[in-house]
Amino acid sequence: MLKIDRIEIIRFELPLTHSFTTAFGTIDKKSSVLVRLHSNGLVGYGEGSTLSAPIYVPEYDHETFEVLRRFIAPALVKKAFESSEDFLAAFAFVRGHNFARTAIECAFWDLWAQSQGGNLRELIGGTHLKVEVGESLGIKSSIDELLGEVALRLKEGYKRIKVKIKPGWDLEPVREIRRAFGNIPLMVDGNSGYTTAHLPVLKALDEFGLMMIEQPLAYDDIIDHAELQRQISTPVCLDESILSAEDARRALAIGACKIINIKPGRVGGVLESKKIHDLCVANGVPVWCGGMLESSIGRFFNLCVASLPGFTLPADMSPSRIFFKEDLVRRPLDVIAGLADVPSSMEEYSVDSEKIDYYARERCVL
Ligand code: OSB
Ligand code: MG
Repeated sequence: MLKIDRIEIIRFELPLTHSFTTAFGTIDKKSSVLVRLHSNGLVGYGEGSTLSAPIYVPEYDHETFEVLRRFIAPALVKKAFESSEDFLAAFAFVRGHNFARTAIECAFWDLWAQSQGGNLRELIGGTHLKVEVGESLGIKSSIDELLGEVALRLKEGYKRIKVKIKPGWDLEPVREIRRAFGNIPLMVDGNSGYTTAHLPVLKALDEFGLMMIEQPLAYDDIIDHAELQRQISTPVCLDESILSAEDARRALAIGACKIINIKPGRVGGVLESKKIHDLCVANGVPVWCGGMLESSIGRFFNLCVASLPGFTLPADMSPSRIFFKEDLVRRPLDVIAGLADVPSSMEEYSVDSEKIDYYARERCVL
């Protein structure tokens, strides 16, 4: 039984080392929401890593903060819970806002793991101790710049390269990467930048033997993805369109994808991620762990989820030094030779409260 004594909600902004451009726009700074839960002397952290505008999914940072402050936290503070299922049930009345759910659910998992004296990976049934990592490369201003980045990341040992594409920046970058680097594990991410009018380009990508094409069509549409998958041989992977295990079940039922990107933040946390994982394992569908440029606090939970046995493809889990000038922990996630260790507890990263205070832009306490 864990009683929630106090809940802190903090919106923070971390400066990036470089901007990150996708079909939906450019991310210049990372704005995200942290939850700090206090229970009987223990402190648990969780992150809801939205973006600062409604450009990826409708939810964005200020909204994540407000939904936690106005609806979710008041339903939890001063109450006691005997499991994370029990905890989730207390705010099941909230529709959507999966990043807000994730922030608080993860903070509960952190508390729960501490109270069990155990490690989160073991508690959820994770088996991998290391996770294979690929790099996600934003849209660049030139092909040469892109090729330079690919060379660097391959040299560092990343296990696959993902290239963001948009209409007009698709066939050429892929062709040039294949020409320069041969048959490396390569995939593309369209971030809903395409429509059915672009079918010829999406079909033309087939000749490059890509591992998958991630979310080319609309964020809220699986029907056209199913039609696309019937017309191309490259596996379609869904990201934006899968917000729950029910979404995943429907997408698989109509053949809208052959691979699913599981991002804990997008689907509402660790338990929902595990449900999608279990469904995909039962259907022989490979999954991998996506990212939202989380701080190491958010990446901690992503890594625990990615330790589940059905995660068989490299994760978007690049270390914070690639994206951030500073992180919110003293010993940030690192990636060595394309592998990230699954930490046994948040304590391994050592959360830095002073850094959190420094980068905080808005906070409230219940
Ligand atoms: O579509 O996978 C995406 C980052 C922000 C929003 C959407 C996406 C991404 C990434 C970055 O690709 C992956 C990472 O966190 O390393
Ligand atoms: Mg994506």
